Amino acid sequence: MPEQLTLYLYKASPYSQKAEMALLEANAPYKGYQVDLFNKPEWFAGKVNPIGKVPVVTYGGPDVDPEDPSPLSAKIAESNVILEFVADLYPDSGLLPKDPVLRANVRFFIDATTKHVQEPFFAFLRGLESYENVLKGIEFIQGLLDESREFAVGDHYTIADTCIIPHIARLKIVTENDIGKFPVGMGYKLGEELKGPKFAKFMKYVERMLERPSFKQTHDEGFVITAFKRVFAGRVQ
Ligand SMILES: N[C@@H](CCC(=O)N[C@@H](CS)C(=O)NCC(=O)O)C(=O)O
Repeated sequence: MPEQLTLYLYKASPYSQKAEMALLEANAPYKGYQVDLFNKPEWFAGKVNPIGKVPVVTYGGPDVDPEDPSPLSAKIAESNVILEFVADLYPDSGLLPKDPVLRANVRFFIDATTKHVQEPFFAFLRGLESYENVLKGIEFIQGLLDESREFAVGDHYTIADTCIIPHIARLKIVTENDIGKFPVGMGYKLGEELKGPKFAKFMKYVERMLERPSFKQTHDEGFVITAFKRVFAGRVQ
């Protein structure tokens, strides 16, 4: 029997979706527990993550009720750390390739996604940066993609693919619904730019990845829209 694994998550969180997608891609047995981030249970910071953020994986120890976590389990936070942890638990999943150069490429892609997609996207969403920075970041990532290959790195699905897609799915929602603290219409404008020939390679890659069962099974678009409207409702005019 594998050790117990519980994932504390929030469905609107791209970081949580990364962790859950990796578990599904590895065919890992796990228990998912949704933490209400607008009304966090008291035990969560005390017993799971002192900084109160999701995702967190508890691993090992007794198989307990997620609302009563055991001090005997390991607590693993930070989505990129969780991605590598799942890949380490399931080395035959191919989530991290065996070849050292490909492993380095996967880690570079993850680092690039954090710096060039995640950070400018959330700054745009908060009304702090222009959509041009989002496009610049996507251009950088597009430069890492190889048109002749299906995946971000090598010939197999890896945690590089897992890392980027939840952010892009939210970017799509923002551009289709114009949700964010940016000036009205900027979300739509960003969406139009992304439809142009300049980003065709990137968008084809995204379309393929959005078809992945691990994405579809973990994505609740309505839930994300409601949460994003709640968090990013105010606007800068
Ligand atoms: N760097 C962290 C970010 C995690 C994060 O920001 N989680 C948000 C949800 S998207 C959260 O739990 N926020 C609750 C809070 O800050 O109280 C990761 O990659 O896991």
